[in-house]
Amino acid sequence: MSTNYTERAYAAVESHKAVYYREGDYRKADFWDYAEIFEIIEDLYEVTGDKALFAQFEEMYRYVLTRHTEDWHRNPYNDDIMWLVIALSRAYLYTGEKKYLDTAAHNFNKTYDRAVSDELGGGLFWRVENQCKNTCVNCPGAIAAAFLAKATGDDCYYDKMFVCLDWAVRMMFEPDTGKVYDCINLDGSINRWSSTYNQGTFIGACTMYYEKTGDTKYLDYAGKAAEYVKDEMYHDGIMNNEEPGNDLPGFKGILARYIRRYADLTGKEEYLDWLRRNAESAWNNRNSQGIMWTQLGVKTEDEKEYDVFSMSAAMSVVVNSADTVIKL
Ligand code: 7K2
Repeated sequence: MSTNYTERAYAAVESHKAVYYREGDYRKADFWDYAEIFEIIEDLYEVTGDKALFAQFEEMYRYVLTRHTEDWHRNPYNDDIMWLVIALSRAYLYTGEKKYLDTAAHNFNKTYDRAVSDELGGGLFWRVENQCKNTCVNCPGAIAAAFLAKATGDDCYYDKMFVCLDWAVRMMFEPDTGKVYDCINLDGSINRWSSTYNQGTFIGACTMYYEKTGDTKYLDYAGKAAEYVKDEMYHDGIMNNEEPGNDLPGFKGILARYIRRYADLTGKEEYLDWLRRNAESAWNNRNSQGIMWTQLGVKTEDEKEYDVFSMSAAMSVVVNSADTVIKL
């Protein structure tokens, strides 16, 4: 029996909405959780081309303004702002709604300016205290810049993209293995932990830089990072971890988006196949409300209270294993 991946993508998003969503508000979703859930609704648009989703984009945009205003710089996390810039830049690219772009560009520029410096090899600091430079701000920063370049036609964003990406390649990437490190501290010590979201945004940033420049080096970097996460971190199997804490449970949703982009571009079926096996496992483990927890190989319970972000990662895996009809 063949699976209708697109129907499944709709169903996953609808079930998650039924439990958590009301008029722009994803219950208790914090700043970056909200941005990443926004992106999954955008991913659903990419796999369906369904313009009815624009109404939700608008509702979510209004909610962002009500909750955070148009200027997000009270938030000390530079990475948080970059995630939401990505979501709004994408919303503009699909809808042509100029106010999304204006808000995104304003917040990108202000964040880039406050975060960039020559210390620790260049790139962006993670937070306003300027204590460390992290993959989780530089790769999303590179992706945000790439979308803004597409949206505005202004190549100065590609220069900024290069600053962020080049830093990540030089400072955080092991070319032989494809491993992407987490961060470097002011004393020069490096946290060599690898995570799905950092592997994912590194893959995404390299893929997008290749799309712009045609420089195959970057496609090779993306390929190495993809191989590392699929084969080394998960042995080509089910992603069944990342359950503890507030942030970790959402990470693999970010990976799914960029693995899909890489697989779409290169036609490497083994990555789509891996995503689909993960989506299948998550789907078969959904609870009676149709929602799925971040441990893709574990049954989602009916009685347990799960939070909105830890239920978003599997939804992204399901959405991003459908074929895309819109490509940005
Ligand atoms: O130390 C950073 C990062 O380098 C590391 O990968 C993760 C692991 O923890 C923090 S980043 C997590 C943040 C994501 N942005 C929003 C913040 O509220 C959150 O702390 O978990």
